[in-house]
Amino acid sequence: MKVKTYNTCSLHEGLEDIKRDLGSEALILSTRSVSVRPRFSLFKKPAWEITAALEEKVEPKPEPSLGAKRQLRISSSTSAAVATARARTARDSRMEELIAEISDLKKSLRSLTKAIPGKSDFGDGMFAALVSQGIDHDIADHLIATASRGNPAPSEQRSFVRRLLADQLNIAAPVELYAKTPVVSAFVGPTGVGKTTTIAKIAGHAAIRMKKKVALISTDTARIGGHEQLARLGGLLGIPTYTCADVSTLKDLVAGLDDCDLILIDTSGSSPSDLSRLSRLEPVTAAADGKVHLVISATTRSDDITKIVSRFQRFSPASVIFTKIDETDSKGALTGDLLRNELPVSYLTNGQRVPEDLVIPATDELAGFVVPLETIII
Ligand SMILES: Nc1nc2c(ncn2[C@@H]2O[C@H](COP(=O)(O)OP(=O)(O)OP(=O)(O)O)[C@@H](O)[C@H]2O)c(=O)[nH]1
Ligand SMILES: [Mg+2]
Repeated sequence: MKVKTYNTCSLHEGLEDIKRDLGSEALILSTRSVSVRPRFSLFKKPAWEITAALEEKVEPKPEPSLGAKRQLRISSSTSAAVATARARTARDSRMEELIAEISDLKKSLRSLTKAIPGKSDFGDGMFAALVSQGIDHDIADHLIATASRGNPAPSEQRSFVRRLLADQLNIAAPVELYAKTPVVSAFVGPTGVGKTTTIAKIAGHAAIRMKKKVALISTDTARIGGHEQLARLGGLLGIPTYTCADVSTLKDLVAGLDDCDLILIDTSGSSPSDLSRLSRLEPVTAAADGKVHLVISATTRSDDITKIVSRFQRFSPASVIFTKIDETDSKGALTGDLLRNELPVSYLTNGQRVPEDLVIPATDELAGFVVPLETIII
């Protein structure tokens, strides 16, 4: 590589000199402002020092033998760059190897601690319990390590894990029941999860226990009998029910019910895979202009829950409602799902009775689905 430094009065002039001298392929390595004071002058004049380089073309040489290669000295910057790139690639693959080694080590450590009698019984039993309930390995590891600090008795560690788990969970306030200002809420979710029934339960509690003035609106005109179901439940509870077949009138209908404390809006069920149906639902929640609750059945597989949460994200749900918790024996899985998806939960439902089977969850109760205190894990 040919490197040359130029001193000029202006950058433009300097660049012209370099082009003339080294050609248009020259590389500018550096430019530096160096003011100079001409002889017999009081003032400095601006000047520039420009360093430029030109890569010299090297004729390809035959590939040297291995012995010769060892003695080869890297002299040009191109060779240095290639060497740096190779070294980096090498470092990346070494990093991957290291990550794989660490994960193997973690696995071996786990089976080793299993082989040690006594001390690790708690950790192993707890780890298996947490993971079998759908808690991620890393979260389970972290909870056990934190709870085991200072080596407390297993029962204390157990309640500590439960408390730590509870601390990580988010409960969304059940504003439909307790807010002092008017609330408008829309309920979205897959088909048949219990949206309409849950709306009727919340409406019943709000009207009967909390003495609120409630109105129900059904926008479910897609399914035969969709709005009749809500009207029938509303009738049983003595709550007025309105049907809105055209989304353009929903905004006006909500505005006209301004004397109500609570307006609950039912929507038609949408499969998370039916993107066009999800798109058609968007104007409904937009017109409702209230809180959106995502209703999911607790009997849904974790993978499907993750998909539902991601597909319904477009409605910016304020909370999730888990229904049908009476129909599953692995309630801990839903706690794992809440943690994994970082979702706040507002209600649980545990049966078909309206309005009785509605639960306002507490974080401790949710953590208890995963770590029941009464069960001894050995
Ligand atoms: N076991 C049990 N069944 C429930 C619960 N909540 C709702 N159901 C039942 O689930 C079925 C479907 O409930 P809906 O309220 O019609 O469900 P939906 O989400 O409105 O259904 P679509 O409008 O068709 O999408 C009904 O038979 C309800 O009684 C619950 O917590 N536990
Ligand atoms: Mg319904």
